[in-house]
Amino acid sequence: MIVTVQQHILQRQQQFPEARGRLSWLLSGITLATKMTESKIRRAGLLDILGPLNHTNVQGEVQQKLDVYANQALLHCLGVRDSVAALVSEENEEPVMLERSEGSGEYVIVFDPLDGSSNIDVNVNVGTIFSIFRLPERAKDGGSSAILQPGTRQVAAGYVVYGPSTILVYTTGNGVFGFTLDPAIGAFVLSHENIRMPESGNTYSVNEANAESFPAPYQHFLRKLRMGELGRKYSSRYIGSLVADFHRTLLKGGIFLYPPTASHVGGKLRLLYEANPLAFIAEQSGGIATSGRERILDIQPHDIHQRTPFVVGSSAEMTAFLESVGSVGSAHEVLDRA
Ligand code: AHM
Ligand code: MG
Repeated sequence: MIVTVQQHILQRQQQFPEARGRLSWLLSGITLATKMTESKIRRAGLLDILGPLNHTNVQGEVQQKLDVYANQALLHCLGVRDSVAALVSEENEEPVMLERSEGSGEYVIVFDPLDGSSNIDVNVNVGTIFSIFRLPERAKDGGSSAILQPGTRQVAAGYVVYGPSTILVYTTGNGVFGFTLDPAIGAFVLSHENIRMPESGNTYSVNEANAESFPAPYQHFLRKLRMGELGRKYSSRYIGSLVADFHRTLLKGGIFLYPPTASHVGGKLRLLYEANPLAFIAEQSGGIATSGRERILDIQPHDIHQRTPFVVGSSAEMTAFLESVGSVGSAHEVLDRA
């Protein structure tokens, strides 16, 4: 008997009576938008939807047509749901604050609509990442201050990876579950029950073209991996789509690193809609996620688009990383000196 993602969420929500179906209604907005995006990606070469637009987004990056489509699909599918108070997207400079009647509008949804979109033209995996918070109280100033919450406050997080098959992975803080889109019925069907990240793996994943500008502790750690000092022989795997690199790490173990570099001294990946949701999933599956200075989920954000160094993976490699750069606390000083 199949279990769809909707059934799964509804069953699990019975354990959280206060949610009363609202979370499943929200997630159905996300699954609908990602199915719309998936159908475009699937036929990308046949539609006039590949390639860049002639402008850049708030990050200063060239927007692809599919970035815009995926963003509009999420804004629309979530914007019509009453329980959504605000939407924060990589593609929008400001949060979209939705006018709601008193008492409704209690969730903030943060997302990267199409992660790794520079890979889309060459038919390589891309993804959508999302994170859901409860609004502590109505954002009185209509601005972003009330939605800047640390990752520990996430009530749900997940991603969809568009690859040879389309897979949705999510957590509500009670384990990690994966669903494969069955194109015959148009539903995400449970395929990965209670995912546990292996305690160690055989791969490390980093853009080594930047290695000369990594802080010394990162270079030192990567040298250790290559020299077999962790007791095994490692291979490198780097897709350049965070969702895909993370999905492999979740299922196969190992470590993914996006360190500070010369061009991105504070790291390249975004805290709210890239690092936080994946860190939540990693921890829920037995893994560890750090900025090299502190646990990702403990970081108090100051900007919706802020970036962070991001290191995530299996407990064995992550423990070795943290020992190599010093304790979590002292890594701060080590990295500042580097
Ligand atoms: P984006 O496509 O949402 O802008 O995401 C940034 C991407 C990540 O998917 C990936 O991990 C990283 O940038 C790759 O960066 P680089 O090409 O510098 O290695
Ligand atoms: Mg991204």
